[in-house]
Amino acid sequence: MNEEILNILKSDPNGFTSGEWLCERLGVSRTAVWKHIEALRALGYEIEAVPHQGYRLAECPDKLIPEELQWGLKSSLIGRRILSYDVVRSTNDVAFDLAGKGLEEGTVVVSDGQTHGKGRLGRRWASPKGKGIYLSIILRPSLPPQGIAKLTLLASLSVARAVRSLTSLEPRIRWPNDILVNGKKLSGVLTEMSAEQDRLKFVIVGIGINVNSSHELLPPEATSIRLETGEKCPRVPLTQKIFEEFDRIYRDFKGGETAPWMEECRKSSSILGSYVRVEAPTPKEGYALDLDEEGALVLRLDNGFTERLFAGDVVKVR
Ligand code: BT5
Repeated sequence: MNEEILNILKSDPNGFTSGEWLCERLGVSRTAVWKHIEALRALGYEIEAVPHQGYRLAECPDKLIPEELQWGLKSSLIGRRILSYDVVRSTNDVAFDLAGKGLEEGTVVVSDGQTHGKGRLGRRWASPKGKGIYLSIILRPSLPPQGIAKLTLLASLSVARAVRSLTSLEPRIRWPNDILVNGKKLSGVLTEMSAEQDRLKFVIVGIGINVNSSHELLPPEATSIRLETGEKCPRVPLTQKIFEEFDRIYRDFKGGETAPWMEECRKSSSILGSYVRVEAPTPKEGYALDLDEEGALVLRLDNGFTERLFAGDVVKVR
């Protein structure tokens, strides 16, 4: 019901909607309408109430809640269902549990803050409350477990595209899972999976973005959209844009039509053409030659051989 009232108010952003009309349209009493208006106010909506005129939506909160994220969302799969939390340990953990219980593909778990946000290999992801975007997407692609390297890269591309289209920034992708702006880390992707022998049961794509965080809340090598542009950035439209970008890219991924997207990953790469050190799992140094169609980094080693890597941390040497 909250959502219905909101949709009515949102579709007439300048005018007033009479209480009486709302009652009729929704088939409830005036008191019931009033209670829902109060509930919406508690969520952060500024709703004016003027006698004899009715209600007007003056301002929507920049909150990552379904009421906001699903309004006008143009994706067909990603974000069709959204579960929103105030604070959780890690959205990836919540999504992993829910996927295990059968929640459908495209479901997104989003939280305003995380107490134990995770990076790869047991590392931490700083997740100050209200300052960033922390979300995890449940996916059920049919592919072998090694296919997730490419999925991680394509999720990073979705974030880069969304940031590029809504800000003045020029994000670069640092294989396999980072988005950098001016050489500093703005966003990271953590892909986890549940697999049975050679079959994937589900995949969780976790995305963290520093939106309005200040330096004190982040590690030294990190940055945020606000720090780079000098302006506060609303989180709702950016999250919607990520859903929409990933929706398209993921559809092509499932259809095996990712060549143009992979080409864009190469063009947006921060490391191709540089001499790099890949720290993990076994340290390697070489010239970053290519990102191949499977999402592997192709290195030309000093001995002239090439090697394909599916995971690791890259540091530019020169
Ligand atoms: C990542 O790991 O970059 C993956 C981050 C994924 C976070 C999202 S938030 C929603 C979802 N739920 C989760 O629990 N996680 C996902 P990795 O490449 O291993 O990088 C981790 C390293 O980045 C840390 O060791 C720090 O050096 C640095 N770091 C930590 N917090 C950061 C932040 N907020 N911004 C930039 N860098 C950060």
